[in-house]
Amino acid sequence: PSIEVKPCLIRDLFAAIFFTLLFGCKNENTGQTEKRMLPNIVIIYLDDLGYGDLSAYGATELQTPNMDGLANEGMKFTNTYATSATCTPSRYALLTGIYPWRNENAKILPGTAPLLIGVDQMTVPKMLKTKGYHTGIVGKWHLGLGEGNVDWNQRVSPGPNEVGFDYAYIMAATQDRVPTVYIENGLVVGLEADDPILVEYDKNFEGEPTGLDNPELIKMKWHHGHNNSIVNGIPRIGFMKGGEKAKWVDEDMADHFLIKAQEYIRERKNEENPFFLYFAMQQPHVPRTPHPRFVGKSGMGPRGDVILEADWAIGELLKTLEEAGILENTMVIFSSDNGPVLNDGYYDEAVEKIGNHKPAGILRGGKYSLFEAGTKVPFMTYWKGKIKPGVSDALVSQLDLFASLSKLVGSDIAAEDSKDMLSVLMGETNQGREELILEATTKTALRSGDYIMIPPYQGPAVNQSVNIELGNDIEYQLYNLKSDPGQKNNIASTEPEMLEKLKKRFEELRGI
Ligand code: NG6
Ligand code: CA
Repeated sequence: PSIEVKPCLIRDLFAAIFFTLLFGCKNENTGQTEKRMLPNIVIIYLDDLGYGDLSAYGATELQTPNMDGLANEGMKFTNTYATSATCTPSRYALLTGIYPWRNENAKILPGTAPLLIGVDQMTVPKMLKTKGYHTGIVGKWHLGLGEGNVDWNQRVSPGPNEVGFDYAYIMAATQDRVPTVYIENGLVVGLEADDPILVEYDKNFEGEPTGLDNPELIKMKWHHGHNNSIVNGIPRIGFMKGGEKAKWVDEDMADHFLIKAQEYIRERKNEENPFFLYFAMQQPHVPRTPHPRFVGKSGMGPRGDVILEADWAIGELLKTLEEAGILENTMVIFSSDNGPVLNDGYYDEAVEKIGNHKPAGILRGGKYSLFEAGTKVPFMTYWKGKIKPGVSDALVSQLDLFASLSKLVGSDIAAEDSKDMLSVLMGETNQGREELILEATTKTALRSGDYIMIPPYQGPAVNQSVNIELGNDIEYQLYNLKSDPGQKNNIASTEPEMLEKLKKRFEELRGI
């Protein structure tokens, strides 16, 4: 028997197909379709990883296949900067889109410092939330917590949850600073009520051992600083008492943060709303404590080993995105908060075993420095199927992530110092910034076109403890980074017109 098909049904069917193709599976609620089309965003942010620490950026003595994958299958940037040569200010700028030198408190913070970002301030995660994103941070915070006099035995607030993160699993400051505990959404993980945590930075708790007084308890020797409370045989910055069960195991930290990031991704993968994950890894900051699986793997001592450990963890994170079926719908951004340092306060063979490895590549200086190696960092964008592999020398700052991500998600929220570089990050143009102010421990310099002008600064030329040239000089310095990327020739006296131009512009920008 033949089935009679009514023409009107066929018409309806075609209409339905047509509209489905045109608008996708549109919900009654129009916002839903828009949200589903927005990509997840993952920022992988390392701590003190240098421009020359990845094989994709020229390292020959270390192999970093997973970081290289992002660089070689995504856009690799060769002229991209952290705002600062230390951690706190760079992280402040990354999340707020504001130059850290505008905030006089944006300096390396102790573990007891109050929250540096205002709870009413706009941030990247807050901006993304206006477009329906779920937001998470896993890893290093180092932007202060609470309002001063934090009681670590109560919910610690305000913190990441109050400045835009729906989920936060963090260490408060750095791996070498107390409190050496994980904090989940404001609560110290594993804390027992009968063993409260006390934290101080200016004086010890009576009778508690310290690195200075109890060298017999130490497994990692301190070189400078780092001689206060001893946790897991490692002397730290600051004093801490109690909270035995809550203390982290340093060698497990990489696995621990990775698992938390993976859990976050797996929990969010089927959700209607896209997510933003800020994965702030601790490597290769001191104390460098590779898991036993990585000990000795680099032949370069713990610093090289933790870089390999970080590389492995990044591979696992990408695998998690792939297995969750969301790699094609996730934009991954990779960078570091400041340049490299070998001896940052512990005897850990970083100097002795460096061999031919050049953590800063051909750049001058390092962490803490106004020279290039302080702030020029590896930077990659990777989005499978969306970003074509390429290399870009466009001038970009981490400050620009705010405006670029705002553009990506269709938000009109701006941030004072952030410039929209989305098409640069997507590899569609090479038109970067014209100029940028760089900062190192509150001293600033002006990058303009191919030039950098460093004003005169008092202070030692070299930080002897870490053996890094800081960029201080009583004369003006001017370098052409195109012809002299290693900053060997100060051309301030041979190009006086350029120097004058940059001095004037610097004064305008800095208002001094
Ligand atoms: C310095 C520490 C250094 C490191 C740095 C912060 C001393 C002597 N040195 O004060 O080891 O912790 O602060 O690094 O204490 S950053 O990457 O978080 O900015
Ligand atoms: Ca750092």
